Amino acid sequence: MTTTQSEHYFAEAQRLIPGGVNSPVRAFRSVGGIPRFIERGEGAYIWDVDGNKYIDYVLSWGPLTLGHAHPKVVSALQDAITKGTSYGAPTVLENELAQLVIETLPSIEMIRFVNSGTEATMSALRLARAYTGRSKIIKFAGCYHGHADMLLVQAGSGVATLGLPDSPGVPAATTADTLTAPFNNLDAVQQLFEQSSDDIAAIIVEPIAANMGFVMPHDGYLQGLHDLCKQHGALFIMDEVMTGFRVAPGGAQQRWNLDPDITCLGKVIGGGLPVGAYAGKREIMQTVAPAGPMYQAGTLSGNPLAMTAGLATIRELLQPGVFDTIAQTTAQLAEGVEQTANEVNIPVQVAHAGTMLGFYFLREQDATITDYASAKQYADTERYGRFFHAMLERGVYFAPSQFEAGFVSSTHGATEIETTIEAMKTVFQAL
Ligand code: KE4
Repeated sequence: MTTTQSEHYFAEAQRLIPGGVNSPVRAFRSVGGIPRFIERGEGAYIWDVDGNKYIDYVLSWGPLTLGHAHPKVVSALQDAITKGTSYGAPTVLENELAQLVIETLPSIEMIRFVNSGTEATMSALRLARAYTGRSKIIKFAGCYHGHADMLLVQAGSGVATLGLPDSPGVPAATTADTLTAPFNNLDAVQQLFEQSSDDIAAIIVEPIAANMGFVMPHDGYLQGLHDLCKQHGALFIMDEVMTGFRVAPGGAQQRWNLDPDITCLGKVIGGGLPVGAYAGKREIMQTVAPAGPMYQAGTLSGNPLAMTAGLATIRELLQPGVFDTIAQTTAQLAEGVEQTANEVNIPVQVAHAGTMLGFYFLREQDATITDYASAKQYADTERYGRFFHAMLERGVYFAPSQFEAGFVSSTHGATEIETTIEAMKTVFQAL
């Protein structure tokens, strides 16, 4: 496989852009090698600038639940763009996407669109602080909620991938009110409330910790967090930027019958264009300007093209059978990974939920990863790096980090799964 053109463009990019990328995890730093410069995508596939073709399980880190360049999304955007790209004024499209999200996630009564998941979580926490009049927040080690200053504390995703300390440039005063606890440990959260009960505004949690790999919540854990919030007058915020419309059509909150005060969304609701949203109970959301005093704004918030792509994506995803078919394909892939690894005695921890999955190569046969500490202790990142490149060489593109999740689309079918598993059988022999 030649990567001459990617090497050329990566060298050029590194002179123009820090690290040659506009988001750190794309740089292949934890797996080594040259990031592939992508020329185009179609369905389950992407092609790089050297003409190499890959089955894509990153799917832009989650948004492309219908695969690349889905005809219905492309057609909707082609119509929309002839009317302009942005007005800075309300459009019916925003009402339509708001209504669709509200109908699909029953905990939500009102929604505010922003331009990224980072904006969504940052705004959700400002809202929680404004609504409760309290300052402290609780997040979980290894969970990633975007790069807002107050959340870059024991973060996951690229921070974990690159082994970055809590980022420089974030004043201690900014994170002084950010408390952290291990994921899947209710006692630790109970203790934080006992220490600071009257000043904790909110808990924010990824319902599946998919920025430290893929860690499922223990039974009752998420409801337990919400119960602690109710007990102590704090708000329960579910960061469903990744899990929304992926773990179930109505997100993790639908799968586990949860009723968060605030939900953060992104990725799928933009269909690959820049969108985020924070949403929740009417009484809380009415605190947001101009209805209420909490300020948050955005030039391109509710952008008509992004709304169009999100509407086309979700409307297609909610067609009868579409989501379930993707979920079945995801399960087949996960089962294939586990079976193939077991056949050659490679210790793995595999999990899937709806249309997303994750797997760890384990340093020890009987290790179990339940939180960030065990992920760092037991995840064999070196073996994952060898796996990643061996699969890339065979035309299969997984996340360039052990601490990320995988995603499947409606365009991944039996051919893609069989090809992936066959490649794995060869690769696992030499891992
Ligand atoms: P963005 O600001 O990147 O749109 O969203 C931040 C965010 C918030 N919450 C969760 C649960 C997230 O997973 C993310 C972003 N996810 C990463 C991938 N794990 C984005 C990839 C990247 O940083 O390039």
